[in-house]
Amino acid sequence: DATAGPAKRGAFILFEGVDRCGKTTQANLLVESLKQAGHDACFMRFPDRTTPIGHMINGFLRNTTDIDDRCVHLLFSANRWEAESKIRELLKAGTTVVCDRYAYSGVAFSASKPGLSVRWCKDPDRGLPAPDKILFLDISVEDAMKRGQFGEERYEKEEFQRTVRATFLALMEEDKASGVAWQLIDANREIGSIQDEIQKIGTSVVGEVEGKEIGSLWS
Ligand code: DGP
Ligand code: NA
Ligand code: NA
Repeated sequence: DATAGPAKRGAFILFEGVDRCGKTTQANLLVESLKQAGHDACFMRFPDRTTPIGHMINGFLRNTTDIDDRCVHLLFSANRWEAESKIRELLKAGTTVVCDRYAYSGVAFSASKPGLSVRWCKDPDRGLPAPDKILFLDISVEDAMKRGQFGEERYEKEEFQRTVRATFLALMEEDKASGVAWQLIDANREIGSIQDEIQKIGTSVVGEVEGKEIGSLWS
């Protein structure tokens, strides 16, 4: 009714991990289960390959174009900034945003390249909406490689993915002190049992954001 207080905001939930960890499947399943429970929820992914910047990133990932590593890092970041106001508007309007990759992938993938530091990689994403929860779907690279299509895109190489996983784990460790809400999920299990675990976490996060401000990276 018109006299009710401000609408409850949505939660910002990220899925991160190495390639083929099952993020996309699980993110979509979480959106469906939240909707079934009566919550407003939507799926988002980065890179968003549908925008002009996304087209450039897609060409790079598919190896049809070469782009300098620092330049492409800034394109990935710009591709997130393109969606910044939309994410904040959705959250404020009460929609939970479930996002397949975000700035943590940005740092984990780019800082895994020689010469690019974590600090340099973090800077362009500073100020983006901060997540309420980061679900890190952890799987060994060996097990991820057993899944379909591994090896089609630029970063899908065994040695690089091992470095990416180590960088993710280091970021998670580094964030422990500051209370950033990482949750490590064992992703080498049946889809259904992973889904059950994530559904419980997602539901509780949605219930916990009431009255909590939308934060900004990296704090
Ligand atoms: P997909 O999530 O399947 O659309 O694959 C996107 C690929 O791009 C995947 O290998 C991870 C990588 N990636 C995602 N975000 C970034 C980023 O911000 N920077 C870099 N360097 N790579 C990224
Ligand atoms: Na991929
Ligand atoms: Na590096």
